[in-house]
Amino acid sequence: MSVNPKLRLGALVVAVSLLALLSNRAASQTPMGDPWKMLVLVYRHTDVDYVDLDGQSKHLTATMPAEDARLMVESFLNLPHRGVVYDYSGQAGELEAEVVFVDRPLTTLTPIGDGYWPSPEDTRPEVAAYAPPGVYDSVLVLWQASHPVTDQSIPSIGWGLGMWAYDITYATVFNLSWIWPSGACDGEVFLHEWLHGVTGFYMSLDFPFPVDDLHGAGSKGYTTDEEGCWRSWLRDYMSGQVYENGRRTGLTPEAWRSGSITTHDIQGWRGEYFDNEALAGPPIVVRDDPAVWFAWEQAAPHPLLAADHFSARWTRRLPLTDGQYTFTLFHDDGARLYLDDRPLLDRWSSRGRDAVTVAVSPGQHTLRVEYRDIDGTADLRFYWQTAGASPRSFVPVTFMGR
Ligand SMILES: [Ca+2]
Ligand SMILES: [Ca+2]
Ligand SMILES: [Zn+2]
Repeated sequence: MSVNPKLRLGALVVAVSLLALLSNRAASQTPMGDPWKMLVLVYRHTDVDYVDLDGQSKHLTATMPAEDARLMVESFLNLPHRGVVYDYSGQAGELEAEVVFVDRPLTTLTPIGDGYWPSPEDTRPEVAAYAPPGVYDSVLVLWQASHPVTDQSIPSIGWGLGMWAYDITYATVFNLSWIWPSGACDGEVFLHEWLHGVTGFYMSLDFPFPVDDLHGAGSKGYTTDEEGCWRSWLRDYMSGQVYENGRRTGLTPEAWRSGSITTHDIQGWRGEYFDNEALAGPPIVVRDDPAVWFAWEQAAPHPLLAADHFSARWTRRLPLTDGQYTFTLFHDDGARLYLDDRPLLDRWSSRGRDAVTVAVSPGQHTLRVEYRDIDGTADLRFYWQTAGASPRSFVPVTFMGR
């Protein structure tokens, strides 16, 4: 990448421990699927005991030179940022990142193979402080693995490591006392390590991946380009165009569009929107809707959808108390309601206001509302009330149980 980041990275080095929003994805781009949100933690200081490859106990006290820190962050920004994820994924995914420079030195490392890495155990205080649950999908740790003058270095099994840790992806890349050469492929290490976590997450959701997933380039016949970059492999992998047994594998648009980890960990209603009337195929948009209460009228529910002939499904698990519940749907056009997969209302081919009263046992239940707009006005309101109670279950009540 020959383009220099527009951002003033120098200012960030001064703004130690301050969150700085570095996302500069053009506002005109509309990614399909919720962007992945990354926290970049830069540990400039290392102060740690370790055992060297020859078995000797040692201690490293080192600080990442400011220029290395600047170039490292710049290299990161050059590749997985600045629309590259959007581009490589075929406009199906995107990455937004914030960078934090950490004051605290890394004082512990975790053995792995013949070396060490800053595992989630070692960075726990900062991850806890800066990445409360549900905010970020990914953490990337940049750290100093050697003394910039003496070249004393901590053994490591790789330049970077990446993993999926159930509720977040976690990757690390070290600096080793050399200035990052501003070559074309510098940023690929960050992208690669991050993609390990992304791959693990989508794999857990049963999306198809090629044999050896991210490391399958060689076996699939891919090579680096004249600049030594893995662009063609990364593009095909990130757009799900690696073919295996005749089917598309890798990070397919369907995977990206299903949303990131935080999308799947929705607090309100999981809203899935389809570009057809039949809830068919992968959703075009998945989002966290605080209430099933919409008056789109003549408009589309999202810029990626048309104003007519779309459908949507909302799902939410929430605690209900014992008693008679009256669920009401006001719908234009069709709608359906399910309680724990049991159909309560099926008005797929009519418009209007429909209600149903059922006895509900106390405890967790799953509510699902399905909807389609054929044409014209699109409106949907869902609410409920319990027998004997005043109708308190309008919009505010759908916020209950958050
Ligand atoms: Ca319409
Ligand atoms: Ca309509
Ligand atoms: Zn790898």
